[in-house]
Amino acid sequence: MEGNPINWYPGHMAKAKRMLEENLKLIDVVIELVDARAPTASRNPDFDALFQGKSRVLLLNKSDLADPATNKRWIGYYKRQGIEAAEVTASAQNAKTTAIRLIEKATAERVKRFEEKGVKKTIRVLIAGIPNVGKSTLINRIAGEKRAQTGDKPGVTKGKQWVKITPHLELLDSPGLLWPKLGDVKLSEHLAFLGSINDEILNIEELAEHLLATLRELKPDALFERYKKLSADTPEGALLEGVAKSRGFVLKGGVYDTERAARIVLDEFRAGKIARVSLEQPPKEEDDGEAE
Ligand SMILES: Nc1nc2c(ncn2[C@@H]2O[C@H](COP(=O)(O)OP(=O)(O)OP(=O)(O)O)[C@@H](O)[C@H]2O)c(=O)[nH]1
Ligand SMILES: [Mg+2]
Repeated sequence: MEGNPINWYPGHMAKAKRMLEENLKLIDVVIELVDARAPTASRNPDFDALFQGKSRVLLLNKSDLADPATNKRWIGYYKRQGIEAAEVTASAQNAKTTAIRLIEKATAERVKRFEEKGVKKTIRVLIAGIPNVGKSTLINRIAGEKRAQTGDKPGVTKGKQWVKITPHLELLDSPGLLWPKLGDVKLSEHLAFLGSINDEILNIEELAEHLLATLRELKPDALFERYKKLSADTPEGALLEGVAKSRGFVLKGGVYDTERAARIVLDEFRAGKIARVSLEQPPKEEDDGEAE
């Protein structure tokens, strides 16, 4: 992955970033979505500078795919850092209530100030985050109908789109934004596991092999249950082949179809079919600082 900076930050992202900068003055609050399975990797470090001075809320989305106890620990961690945060599942009903409550809380003072002048303020909310974290899904959930396009791959939303929820609440959908420089290799790999990087620039067999090794550490029982030929004894480097064996993916000449197995593993992990798993843990309370 390290040698692959070419499409990591494709041209449309630079354009999307400019679009955000141009629209920022209209925005009353920024809702930043991260993936609950990897909140550190999926948090765009550029956002602090980009959204400086804005009221901000952090949502750990896809909480249904992450370990429930770890979700709670992350929320506790952000609270201790003074960050307004909550866990949500944009694809489920409750996300709307949570999002609206946080938007109202973040804008209450502003709305009140306008009210004092006899004006009903229209609140404009930017939904921001890296690709594929569920921004458009959340917008549809709040709108109560499919207004923004969604999909299980990165780069679905291409341009800006305002979605009017009520006469006084508008949401701005935005394309997923990565940052220009690839940092920590492990964190980048988490992004690739989550499906936030275009699979076409990745070696998916290597990626799936690493994912299987990670899952064997974190959730061995669930992994062995899903792919019956895998066990604690399967040698490192032979996990993907074990998946191909488990599913009977054999090519002509008896060769295992590890490419097909890789796609299956990534798809099933991303859809939460293997296990609820958190790839990252917050630091313990006594040594709050950098997350692992
Ligand atoms: N299980 C689960 N899936 C979700 C959740 N939120 C979104 N998804 C799925 O994640 C995928 C990506 O969702 P999108 O809403 O298109 O993501 P996005 O952030 O708008 O992505 P880009 O526009 O590409 O940046 C879709 O397949 C959604 O159905 C969630 O809370 N739980
Ligand atoms: Mg989108």
